[in-house]
Order: sequence, then structure tokens, then C-alpha cells
Amino acid sequence: MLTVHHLGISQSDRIVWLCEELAIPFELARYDRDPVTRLAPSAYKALHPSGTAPVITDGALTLAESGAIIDYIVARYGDGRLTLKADHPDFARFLYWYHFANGSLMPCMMMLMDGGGMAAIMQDRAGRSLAALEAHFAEGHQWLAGEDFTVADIMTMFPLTTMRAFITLDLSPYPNLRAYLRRVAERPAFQIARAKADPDLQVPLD
Ligand SMILES: N[C@@H](CCC(=O)N[C@@H](CS)C(=O)NCC(=O)O)C(=O)O
Repeated sequence: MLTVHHLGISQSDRIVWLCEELAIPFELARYDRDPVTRLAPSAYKALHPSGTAPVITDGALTLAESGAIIDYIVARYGDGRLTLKADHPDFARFLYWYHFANGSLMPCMMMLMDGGGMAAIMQDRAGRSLAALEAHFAEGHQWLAGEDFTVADIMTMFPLTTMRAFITLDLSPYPNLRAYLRRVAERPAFQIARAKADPDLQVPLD
């Protein structure tokens, strides 16, 4: 059974809504925020290494990240509903707004949140994110999807490499993640792309 773990007043309300729009059966597990920090309680943080809402469970699967959850539910239970196919005239516009919501709009909104403290929250999330990547590769996976190189790898390289032209990132505590970056750096297409995109930029690749 699909279970939507909803953290009160959070982005997981999207997933509850999605399930209602699709009229699919699901269980709702509801958690309240910590009254002092207004963050997720430890029971919620224990669900997934991201420590963030939304999270779903479906049989043996535990999945976080709004977009991944929506894509999973729509692909598995949606019968093509609520998405547009590549031959639809509005396909590109659909993709743009779908990714814009979390890729661009939400980061801006989070920066505007009342009460400050966002830097500390983001610091904590960065640590969790790097630890989750390290744990993934410590399990022996070659790439993010597992054995297949995918666009997930292409999306993830920028924050771990080129972004370091703007931030200091010490990856020494993450040996498996660094080995992954070296694996990516060995790909001929990656090397050609770097030479074309920023031939003069020296960014650490491990
Ligand atoms: N990009 C993530 C962001 C998730 C996120 O920031 N969730 C917030 C709720 S809106 C959260 O879990 N806050 C509580 C916390 O960080 O402890 C997603 O869309 O799933």
C-alpha cells in the first residue's frame, strides 16, 4: 500500500493532493513539526536520509524528493494522467513549469522565509546530502541510478564540481563520492564538454 508521510504545513501536501486528483488508494501518516524549531520531528527525519518532507513508502520502497515522488506515482499509478507526452504541443512548457517549481521558485521562497536561520538549515542539509551520496557509492554503485549512467549523473555533477568555483567544499571525508567524481571525469564526453564549456576553468574533480 502506498503511504504518504505528510509533515504538517509542508510540501508533502502536494503528494496528498496528487493522490486525491488521481483517485488512487493511499494511507496518510501525519506528523507535526517540532513546536520550537518548526523542523521535522526525529520520527520523520528517520524515514529517509534526506530528513525532509515529502516521503512516501510503497512496499519495500522509501522515496523522498517531491519531483521524484510525483514522477514515481504518476508513472506507476497515473496511467499517463496529469502529464503531457513528448508529442504534445505544450510538452516543453509543461516540463519547464514542472521543474521550475522546485528548481527555481522554491529556493527563492525559502531564502525569503521569516525568522532567519536558513544558513544553518542549509548547512545541515548539505551535510546530509553529501553523506547520502557517499552512502550510495559506498554500497558499490557505479552511477546514481545504479549500473546505468543517466541524466541524474549529469544533473549532479555541477553542484559537486563547477560550483566549487563559488564555494569551498571539502570532500575529503567522502572517499566513495570522490571516486565517483573521478569516474565521471574519465568519460570522454565529459572531458570534451569541459574543454568546450569552460576551457580555462580549473575545478577540483575529486
Ligand atoms: N526539494 C525537497 C525539499 C523538501 C523540503 O525542504 N521540505 C521541508 C518541508 S516544506 C522540510 O522537510 N522541512 C523540515 C525540516 O527540514 O526539518 C523536496 O521537494 O522534497
